[in-house]
Amino acid sequence: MSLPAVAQFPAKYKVVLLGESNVGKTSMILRIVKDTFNPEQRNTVGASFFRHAAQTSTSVVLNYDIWDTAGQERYRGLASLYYRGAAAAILVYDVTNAESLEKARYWVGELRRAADVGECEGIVIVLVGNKIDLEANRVVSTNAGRAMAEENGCFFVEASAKTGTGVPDVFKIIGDKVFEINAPAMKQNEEGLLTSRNQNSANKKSCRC
Ligand SMILES: Nc1nc2c(ncn2[C@@H]2O[C@H](COP(=O)(O)OP(=O)(O)OP(=O)(O)O)[C@@H](O)[C@H]2O)c(=O)[nH]1
Ligand SMILES: [Mg+2]
Repeated sequence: MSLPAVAQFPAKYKVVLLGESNVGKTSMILRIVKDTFNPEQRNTVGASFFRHAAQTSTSVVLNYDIWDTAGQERYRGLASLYYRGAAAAILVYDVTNAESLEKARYWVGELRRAADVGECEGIVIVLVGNKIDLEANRVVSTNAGRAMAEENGCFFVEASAKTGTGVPDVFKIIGDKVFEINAPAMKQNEEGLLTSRNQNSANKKSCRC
């Protein structure tokens, strides 16, 4: 689909971060949005909201409303508020913590169930293995992470919010896939806008007042 380079679409896409506590969800989003890292990042309470705009590989700018959820068990019941209507989910696990991959598997199941009942149809899921800078402590292999992503129809990235390695790939994947899914509707809107603009100028020309 050829759309003008650096086209801006007013639509906003909801993105949710999910995963066990301490896997680095907040650190990941802060690296993406502010290019910072805090080694003493505090646990999220409830959820935090971020805005982000990023270009797809075809130079279309998409806008995102991002919900960074709290991974602590006591907040688990709130998660559906944040994934409902989401265009994409970033499921984070920690490559130094095998249980966190199981938690990510739980979230894929939740998202698939929610998609089946129409709460987040067509959701793009990216599984992110974080903290790859801690290679010496790694317990989840790249192959194990990739296999879990493939089994569950997810995209897969390994990253480090600390060093920034792999982090830009997350929104590259989301952007390209969300754009692919929504491009027909965007194109229609664009044509609709052009038609109504042309009609307006035609009306103006024919107006003699
Ligand atoms: N070495 C290393 N540490 C990281 C990385 N990402 C996050 N951390 C650290 O891991 C801890 C937890 O990070 P958070 O971003 O708060 O984790 P979270 O998933 O948002 O946790 P909750 O808000 O409780 O769900 C913090 O001490 C971070 O500094 C990483 O890529 N490498
Ligand atoms: Mg957090």
